[in-house]
Amino acid sequence: MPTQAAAPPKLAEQPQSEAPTKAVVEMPAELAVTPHVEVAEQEAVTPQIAVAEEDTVTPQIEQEAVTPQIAAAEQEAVTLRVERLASSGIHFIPKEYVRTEEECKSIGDVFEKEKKYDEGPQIPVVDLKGIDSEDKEVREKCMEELKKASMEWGVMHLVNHGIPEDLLTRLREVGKTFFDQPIEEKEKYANDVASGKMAGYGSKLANSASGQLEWEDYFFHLAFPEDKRDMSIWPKTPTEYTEVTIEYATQLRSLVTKVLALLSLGLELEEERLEKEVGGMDDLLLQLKINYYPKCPQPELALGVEAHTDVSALTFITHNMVPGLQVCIEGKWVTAKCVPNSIIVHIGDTLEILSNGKYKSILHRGLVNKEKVRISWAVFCEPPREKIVLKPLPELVTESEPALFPPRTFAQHLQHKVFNKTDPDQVLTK
Ligand SMILES: O=C(O)CCC(=O)C(=O)O
Ligand SMILES: [Fe+2]
Repeated sequence: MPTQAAAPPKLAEQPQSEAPTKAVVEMPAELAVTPHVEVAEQEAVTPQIAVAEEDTVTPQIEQEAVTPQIAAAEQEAVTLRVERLASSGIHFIPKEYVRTEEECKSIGDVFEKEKKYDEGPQIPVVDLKGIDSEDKEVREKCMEELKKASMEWGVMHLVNHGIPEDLLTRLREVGKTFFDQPIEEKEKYANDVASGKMAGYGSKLANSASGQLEWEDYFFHLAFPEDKRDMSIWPKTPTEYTEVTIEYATQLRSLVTKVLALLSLGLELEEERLEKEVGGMDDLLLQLKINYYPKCPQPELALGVEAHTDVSALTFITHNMVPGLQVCIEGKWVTAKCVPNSIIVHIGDTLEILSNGKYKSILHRGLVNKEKVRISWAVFCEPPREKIVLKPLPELVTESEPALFPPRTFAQHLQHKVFNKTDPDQVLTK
């Protein structure tokens, strides 16, 4: 564990000198507005945008007229917590939460979708039992499984990952206990995106021209390394939050090293290589985002998280066994099964770039539902913003396989992707 004497820098205090705009550097990748991605959806599902809630005759489109409270709630939507909106008794969601007609065609009922076991391809399950094995063959088999899933899908359920079941249970308990508090209590931790205070309790702001919003509130903070944690913004209730979350972050950090080692071997690189390329123990940041998706009266019209790829190197997700995550493979949305005690891992853009596209950063999104609150704990493992230039590793670039990605720092990647702008000195096509 790093023991630097320097005071822990806060997210908002990171150097800004080389940043083209203030917002780019201050905006943690995971909270920034995701670019809108058009997905060729092949599932033939009837559009539901114009379909009214079953128990009412008022079409969704005329929702403003329903009651004064709802109209007021809708007006306030940009500042409202989604939880408040969800518990206000509305039957129709404000228009800012209604997705495009194209998106709505494929949303549907997440419980129905999760149940469909036999139809089409499923996110692979990777067994990490052999990850520490001294037996070369056993470890190699484990590596091959991980490599295959990373190349073909870029997302998988990890089982036998070594993080104790009890620790995962406690992590989910402390997060749920925090969110079970009244909204007023949580507001004490409110972040303030406009002034660069990104960590804390928040909801997406309508900062794009369309004003499009997502059906979720969240809690966001850096969890590792120790010297970069700002403990003053971590939840104080429940009291065990800190201890449990530190324990999880520490154990997850060792798993990250092991996974990066196998992924390096999968590219015929030295086993420490990817770990070093993403910043190592001192500089790879583990950012925890607890996603809280309240029940939604019109889940077929909303998204908890819109379609995006993660910018991280790797993302690790555990959740409360309520389905919601979907990944897009060959133009179709596949709903992740709830696999007990597994941890979902995504390959993010950073590893896709370093591996010259061999490992895939898959497009994914989160659905919501009418019956159950969904909570997920996503840990984004991010390289430092400016220190490292991300580009395909030279060993993986050949005449027949030229570099697919121009060099960029992580900050430039965010700028390119999230704000859809390019630095005048950089031309990034992907
Ligand atoms: O809630 C989930 O399962 C996924 C959330 C996600 O994709 C994200 O926060 O980047
Ligand atoms: Fe994601």
